[in-house]
Amino acid sequence: MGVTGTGEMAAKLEPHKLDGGLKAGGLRFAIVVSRFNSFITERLLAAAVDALERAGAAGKDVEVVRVPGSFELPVTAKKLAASGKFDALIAVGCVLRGETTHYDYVCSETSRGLQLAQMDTGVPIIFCVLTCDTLEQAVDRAGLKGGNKGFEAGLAAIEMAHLSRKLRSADSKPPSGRKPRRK
Ligand code: INI
Repeated sequence: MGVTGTGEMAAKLEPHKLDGGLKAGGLRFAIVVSRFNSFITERLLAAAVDALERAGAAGKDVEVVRVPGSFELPVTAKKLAASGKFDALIAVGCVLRGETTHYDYVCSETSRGLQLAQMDTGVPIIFCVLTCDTLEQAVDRAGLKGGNKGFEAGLAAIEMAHLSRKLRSADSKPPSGRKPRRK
């Protein structure tokens, strides 16, 4: 029987799967929160903490750090990530479009800075920064019609913390499960 392209071969192949669990016990998190638009960011923060708590994270393992605005999230997140004390971080902010181009600078530098911080340190930084045209859009995503992006960020942080630990330990194992050679 040939390769049909209908998924026949894929059904026989059992690839090794690696993914993160959703239990937070024993994992350490930091949440960096912007004070700007705190009406929204405090609701995102509460939902993120709720997700971690319900998944079993201990209070002593969750640190909350506040910064003036979203623009300050990257440098703070990078310092926390580089401390080696956390398995994953969550960056919480809310940028609302105004009448000038300020919004565009804050959005692009915040997202770019957070991506650089996680790439430089290797510590996952979950992007929980709302970028909205109106306050109504932000409210919808902070506990109304659109659910709460903070809760989703909490779950993403747990999954990435696990995955990161697994990949770290996979790094130190030799390929194909062979025992390391004695030196
Ligand atoms: N910071 C935000 O987090 N959201 C905003 O909507 C916002 N706007 O619109 O100005 C904002 N500005 C402050 C900025 O993040 C810095 O804190 C400030 O520029 C000082 O560096």
